Amino acid sequence: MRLDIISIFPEYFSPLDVSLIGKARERGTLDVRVHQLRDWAHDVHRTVDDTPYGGGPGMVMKPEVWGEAIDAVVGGGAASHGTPRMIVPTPSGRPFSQEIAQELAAEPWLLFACGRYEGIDSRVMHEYGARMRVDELSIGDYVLAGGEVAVLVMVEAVGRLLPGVLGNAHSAVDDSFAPGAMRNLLEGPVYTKPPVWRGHEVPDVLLSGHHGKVARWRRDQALRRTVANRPELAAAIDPATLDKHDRKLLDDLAFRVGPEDMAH
Ligand code: 6GU
Repeated sequence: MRLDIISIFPEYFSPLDVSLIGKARERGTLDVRVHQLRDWAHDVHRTVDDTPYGGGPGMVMKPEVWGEAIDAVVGGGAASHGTPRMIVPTPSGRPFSQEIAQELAAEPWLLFACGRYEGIDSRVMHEYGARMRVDELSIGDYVLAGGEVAVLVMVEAVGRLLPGVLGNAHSAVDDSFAPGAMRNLLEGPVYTKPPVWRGHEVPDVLLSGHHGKVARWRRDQALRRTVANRPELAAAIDPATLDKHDRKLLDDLAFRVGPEDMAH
């Protein structure tokens, strides 16, 4: 996968040199190229922003600089890679999710356009939206100073899904938000040696070697944790995916699954 990132802070992306993503780059699974937006500014101050039309606080990123930057990056790979899918991180975007991460992991080429200040002049997204898929994505309901950290989050989420990036091929399969049987359930607690640490014991069932009991215990823990930490996820569980034991557990927690009862 090819991945281009345009930002006024290329230094933000040094974490992509290390760990899983760094290894994937060394192996050639990932081809990451970080570009300095200011390289496409023409004035002595390398200006990338200006005051917003209509007034208001902050600054808006200029369309001409972005246009030249994107044209150069996209034009440089068009012959070999076609056109990228463009991602614009913004708190006003659609929520980024595991489902979107999976979608992005299937793309041959992603281009991340990192805005700072109050954002990028909207005509940029309009212009490139006519030539390629453009998605404005948010990583959560809080405001960051710029899109750089959000891009790191998305690149890590996408990168670990690429074939051969994770050491253990099964690690991504039972992720809390992966599609499949445990969908909508958070993962429960995990333990390793020693069996007793500072007086805290590992739950007996995990030492029992009884795979059926371990699986049941893990599912109980997943259900309990989901109800406690993410009640909106727990409420969205399809009742048809619950067995008798699940229903008893949720009943004991006084938790009701499925669509809200509108009868009263
Ligand atoms: Cl993608 N960008 C910024 N600047 N803030 C955010 C965000 C993105 N997602 C949540 N907050």
